[in-house]
Amino acid sequence: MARMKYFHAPMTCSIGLIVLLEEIGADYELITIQVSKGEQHNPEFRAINPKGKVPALVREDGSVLTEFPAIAMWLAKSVPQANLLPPGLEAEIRAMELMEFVVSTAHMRGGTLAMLPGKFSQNDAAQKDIAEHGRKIIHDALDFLAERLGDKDFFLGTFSIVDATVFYLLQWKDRAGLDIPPTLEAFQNRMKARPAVQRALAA
Ligand SMILES: N[C@@H](CCC(=O)N[C@@H](CS)C(=O)NCC(=O)O)C(=O)O
Repeated sequence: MARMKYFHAPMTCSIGLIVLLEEIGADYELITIQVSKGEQHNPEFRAINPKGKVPALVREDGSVLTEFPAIAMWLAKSVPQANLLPPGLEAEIRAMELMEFVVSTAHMRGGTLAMLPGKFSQNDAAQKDIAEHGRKIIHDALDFLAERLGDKDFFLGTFSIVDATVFYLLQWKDRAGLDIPPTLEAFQNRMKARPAVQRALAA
C-alpha cells in the first residue's frame, strides 16, 4: 500500500477535500496543479484524471477517485471514527442532496458563469451579463443554504462533509464578487476556527 496522493489547485473547490483529509488525519502527499497555467491538461495529469480536473485522489491501492461528492463520501465512509457523517440513511442522503446542490448548481453552473465568462463570449458587455447571471445563481443558492443552516452550527447538526463543501463555495467571495448572508459568514468563521481548516488554508 502506497501513501495517498491528493491533486489540488489553489483557489479551487479542491480546498474542501484538504479540509476533510486534515480532519481525518490522513497520511497523504499534496500535489499542486496550477489550473491557471493549464497544467490540468498535461499528459502526466491526464493519465491520472482523464477529465483534466481537480480534485483527484490516488488511494493507497493506486486507484483514482474523482468528483468532489464521491471523494468526500468515500473519506467519510472509510474512516467512520472521524464522524464526518452523522449515522443513518437520512443523514447520508441529505449530505448527498446538499453536496450535489453546491457542486452542480452553485459551483458548476453559477461559479463557471460568474468567474469564467470568457469561456462563453469574447464580447465585454456579454461577459458582464454572463458573470452577473452566474452571481445571481450563486446568491440564490446562498440564500437557500442560509435557510437550511438556520440556527444550527453545522448543516447536519454536527460537522460533516457538507460543511467542507459549502466552505469552498464561500471561499470564492472575492473571486466571484459575492455578498455572503450573515448566517453563512458566521458559519465560515466557525469553520476557520477549526484546526483542520487552518491547516488546509496554510497547505
Ligand atoms: N464536478 C467536479 C468539478 C471539478 C472542477 O470543476 N474542478 C475545477 C476546479 S474548481 C477544475 O479542475 N477546472 C479545470 C478545468 O476545467 O480546466 C467535481 O465535483 O469534482
